[in-house]
Amino acid sequence: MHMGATVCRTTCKAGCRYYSHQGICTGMINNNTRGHYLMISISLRLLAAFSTGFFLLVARAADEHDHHDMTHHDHFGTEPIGVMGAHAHSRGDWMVSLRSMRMDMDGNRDGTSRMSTADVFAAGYMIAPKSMTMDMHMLSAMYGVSEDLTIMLMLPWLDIEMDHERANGAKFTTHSSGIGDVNFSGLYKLGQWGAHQLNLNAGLRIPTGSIDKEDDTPMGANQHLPYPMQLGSGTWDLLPGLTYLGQAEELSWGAQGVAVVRLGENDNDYTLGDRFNLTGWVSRAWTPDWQSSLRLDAQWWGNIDGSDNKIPAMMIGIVPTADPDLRAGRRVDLLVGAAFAPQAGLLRGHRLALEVGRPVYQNLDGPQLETDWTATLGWQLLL
Ligand SMILES: [Cu+2]
Repeated sequence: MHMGATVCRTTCKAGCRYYSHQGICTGMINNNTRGHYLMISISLRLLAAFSTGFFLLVARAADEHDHHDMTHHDHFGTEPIGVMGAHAHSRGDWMVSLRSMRMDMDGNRDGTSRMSTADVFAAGYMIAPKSMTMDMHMLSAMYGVSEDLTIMLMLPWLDIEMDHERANGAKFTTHSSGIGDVNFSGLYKLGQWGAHQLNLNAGLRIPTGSIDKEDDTPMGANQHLPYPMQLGSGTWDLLPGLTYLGQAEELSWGAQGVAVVRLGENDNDYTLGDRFNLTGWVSRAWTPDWQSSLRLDAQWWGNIDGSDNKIPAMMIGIVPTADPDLRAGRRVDLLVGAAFAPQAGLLRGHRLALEVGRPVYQNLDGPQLETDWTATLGWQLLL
């Protein structure tokens, strides 16, 4: 509750025009003119909220008194840690979380077939991407505005590394890191029928991630990097979706469909392809503290509309990552997860979870790097 007051008051000072009776900002989305300033403020506020969270946590451990009924099924949600924005919170409840996600890509693919580095050179390219690792660390905060509405803010930090090989055999690596696109979203409970619940997701992704990252390449020092090395979309993106949750005894299950719809064109004259994501899972509680999950995740994403005005046109024939028509794909991942949410003791109120996945189907407009595995490690804390 302390955090609630702090985050809201300071965020509102940064530019919101409205307060509701609970002291929650409701005018944030309307204020696009001060988007950048607001974003930086939100990021700083979120970091402040997290450090406050650590202090509260210490204070809480010292003092066994409890102000929440910790039946974790009602508050944490039982969805795998890789699913975002599926569970709602009760009015006045806060949750902060930190997730680290890794995506590991190795080797190229065209359609559903592997393509060797030699195949990429044979197709006429002078540079072939070999592998890429993307790490995303995400801080997020959730707040129950009412029994029907939960709002959430997600702040990603990205770290991307790509290894390449040149036709002459020389190798080089490019690297980019920084803040990604901040996401502000709401989850609205459309209805509940016994053990079944349907929620509406509505989110806005703010273009806070850079689309102008540079690094040294064989072309020269500080070269503008191609699409997969950039940190943001550069456009304001809408995230509409639906989430279904069900529960019976120790089993719970759910499904979520979410889209990323890009609005307009970014400052470098292009628009990333829209994305669609459909996922379904089953979780089982083995003991009150331990859960495991199994999930299928399907995603589709389109090619780029327009092309980056900072990439010289001739680069398209040199390296496939510079081609706006070689970005689309679709993929189905199978993921297994485990979660530990102690119901008693010092760690009560915390949830630690891991989810690891591998594609079972992958079809890319290639040559394009294929995904080999993904992993999400997360920590959630109820305040
Ligand atoms: Cu939550």
